[in-house]
Amino acid sequence: GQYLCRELFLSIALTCSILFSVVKLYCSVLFVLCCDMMLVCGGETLEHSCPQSWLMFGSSCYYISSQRKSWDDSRQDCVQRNADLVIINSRQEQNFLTGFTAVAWIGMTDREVEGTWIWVDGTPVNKDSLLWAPGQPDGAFGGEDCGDLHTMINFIGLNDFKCSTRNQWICEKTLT
Ligand SMILES: [Ca+2]
Ligand SMILES: [Ca+2]
Repeated sequence: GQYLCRELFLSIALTCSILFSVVKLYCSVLFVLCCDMMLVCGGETLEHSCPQSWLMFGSSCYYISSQRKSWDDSRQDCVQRNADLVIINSRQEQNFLTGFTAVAWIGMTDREVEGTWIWVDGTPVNKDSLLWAPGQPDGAFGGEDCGDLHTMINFIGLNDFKCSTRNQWICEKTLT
């Protein structure tokens, strides 16, 4: 609903900007009415807002688990929620997600080729554009093939971790 309204408001505002201020006021009243109507109509606009208890940032919705599971089980949970483990596309997105949990699984793995990190959608991880925790990834403890986001004192950022460890996790779904 909100997204559609914003789009609509922008186009209305654009049209109005060439008219008089009285007309502008009329347009903003129309805008409010329109949003109310869309909320009432519900149904088809629901996919434009995040499910209850999910967080919204940009054009994505995020679910932060309270349970702890292995990386694979975490991913499975996200898929069941019509989402997937989070893909972090920018430092802004990383900053937004930092601080909700001490450790959370994200949708990053180097299982197929050791040292080559890819996201769950198959795209490569741009290692330089994101913040890694000090000294990471380090493949410690005989192999760490799954990615997490750490928020601990002196250890903030992306990290590689043993996939079978049970952690909280973050799912992401994009708004349509
Ligand atoms: Ca993302
Ligand atoms: Ca590590």
